[in-house]
Amino acid sequence: MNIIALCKNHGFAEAYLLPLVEYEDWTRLRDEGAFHHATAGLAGDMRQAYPWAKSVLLMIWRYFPVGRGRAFAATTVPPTPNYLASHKSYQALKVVREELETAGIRTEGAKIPLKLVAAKGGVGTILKNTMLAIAPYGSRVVLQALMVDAELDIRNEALGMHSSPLTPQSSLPCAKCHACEKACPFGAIDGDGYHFEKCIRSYMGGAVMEEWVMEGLPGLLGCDGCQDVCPMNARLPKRELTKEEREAFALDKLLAGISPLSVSPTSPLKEGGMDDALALVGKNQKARMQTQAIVLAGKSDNPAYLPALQRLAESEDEAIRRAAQWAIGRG
Ligand code: B12
Ligand code: SF4
Ligand code: SF4
Repeated sequence: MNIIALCKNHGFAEAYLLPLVEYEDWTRLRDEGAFHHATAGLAGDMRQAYPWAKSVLLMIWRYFPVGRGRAFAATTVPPTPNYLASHKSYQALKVVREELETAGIRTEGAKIPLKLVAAKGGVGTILKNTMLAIAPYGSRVVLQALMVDAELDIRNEALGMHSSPLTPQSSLPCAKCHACEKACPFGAIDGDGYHFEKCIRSYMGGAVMEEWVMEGLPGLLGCDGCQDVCPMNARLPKRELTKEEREAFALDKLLAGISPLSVSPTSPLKEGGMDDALALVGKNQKARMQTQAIVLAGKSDNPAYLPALQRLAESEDEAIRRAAQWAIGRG
């Protein structure tokens, strides 16, 4: 079976079978608290965590940034585009996995530090903003991976991988560039690199948001400031939102999904809810989508949302209640 071709047939732009490696430094730094808490369940030592596996099947799903303008009117709050791509790639991953299992290849979802595995394997370069960039896709790629008990079935060179995996820092595109440092509104990137504790995205997980997070909330689900300005992404064309996406992320529809209240009696979306949006980004995004939609409704300064926000300000859910109180307080 040609595993690489299988992945590409299901929509992945690239796929690589990479060897298992230990990353002692990564594990040590993580255990010392140098990384975001979401790295807690990841295995730096893949041989220990997956002793039966022979390779990591790393799959690259490319996507395009979404153009601003009409699509970003105050009534629609689409998520940063990697979340749409991430969900699509997850669906594709499930099909790839089923086909591999049917062919007798053992697989398991890979809970590993994906960028590090990719960079160590020669697939792309880790930039100052910590994103992995792969020519010609820039950093607009979602990474998916499976541990597999298959050996390499094609020589890596034939797949366009670099022959030398380690990129000397001096040749990084970041050596003379400071665009992301200047663009980050929260000072999370400086000459020493990226600091997760200053990055607003670290505080957009669905828990109660502090005021500065609500005040600075850059959009729904994610923050793309440091990728938007990156020259590695400069040549990527922008796409418009589809009609389906525009409708799914209409603010009144999202709010109506949190509160049973019809936010706008004249809106054709008054019976709406979050199901369409969650179908595009995955149900696991629900908690953060709710609180962030509320904050973005407040930021829109549109009085039509006030009745729904007032109802939500009495919610038993603390994160929802606090977000709605903040949103009303702005008005
Ligand atoms: C934890 C996490 C977060 C945290 C912390 C972010 C961070 N940079 O650490 C939070 C919640 C803040 C976050 C935010 C985002 N994330 Co995130 N996140 C992760 C996760 C789960 C682990 C990342 C991790 O290991 N961090 C620890 C860091 C420090 O490790 P590292 O970046 O690899 O750096 C080390 C090594 O690589 C090494 N190193 C550096 N250069 C080189 C070069 C070579 C050759 C070698 C060998 C080593 C090396 O030095 C570093 C220190 O040891 C991964 C998924 C996964 N399973 O890997 C997604 C992931 C990194 N996230 C992703 C995305 C898209 C984002 C967001 C853009 C989402 C958004 N739109 O808001 C933002 C970007 C913020 C930013 N500037 O990083 C994508 C990145 C895709 C890409 N092209 O790189 C991933 C891979 C998810 C995915 N499946 O695609 N994320
Ligand atoms: S904006 Fe410049 S410094 Fe920042 S990651 Fe991109 S190339 Fe590197
Ligand atoms: S994701 Fe946003 S807050 Fe985090 S480093 Fe990039 S621009 Fe700054």
